[in-house]
Amino acid sequence: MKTRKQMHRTGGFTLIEGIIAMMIIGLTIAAIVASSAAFSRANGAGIDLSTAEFLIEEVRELTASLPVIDPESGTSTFGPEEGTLAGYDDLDDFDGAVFSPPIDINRTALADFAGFSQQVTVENVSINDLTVVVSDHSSNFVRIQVEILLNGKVISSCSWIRVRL
Ligand SMILES: [Ca+2]
Ligand SMILES: [Ca+2]
Repeated sequence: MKTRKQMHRTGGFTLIEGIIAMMIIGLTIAAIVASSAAFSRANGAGIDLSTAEFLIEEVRELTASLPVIDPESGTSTFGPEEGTLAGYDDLDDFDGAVFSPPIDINRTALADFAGFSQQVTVENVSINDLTVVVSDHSSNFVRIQVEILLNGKVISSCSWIRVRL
């Protein structure tokens, strides 16, 4: 007879273990970026990509807690209802946004990465095929794409899907 704890273990990682693993990964990424200044230019390309991953992650974490549609006006507007970045409170507010210099999770400009920019695209995608873009607010699935540009050239991009619950 297995104890409750043993049965729980067989289900894979616990939430706490998952959170700890994510924190370790986050700290590792931060450490890679922090150490980049010490590296020579020969390592530049690799460091640029590490920075790009870091800058993508900032946008992902910044938007992770936001609702898919505006909490007040719902689906009446696709795009920002608010005048400035500080007021953005839903995902589609970020559609078309370009941050140069890039911003961190707290929406603070990262002057140290002045050559980089984050370009964000938010689109609704089909429930049947997440690669198919559909008209604004016409599905419950939203794809967020972040492209990282260095001196105007795309060096990395990443996209993920959010679901409107
Ligand atoms: Ca909004
Ligand atoms: Ca909006």
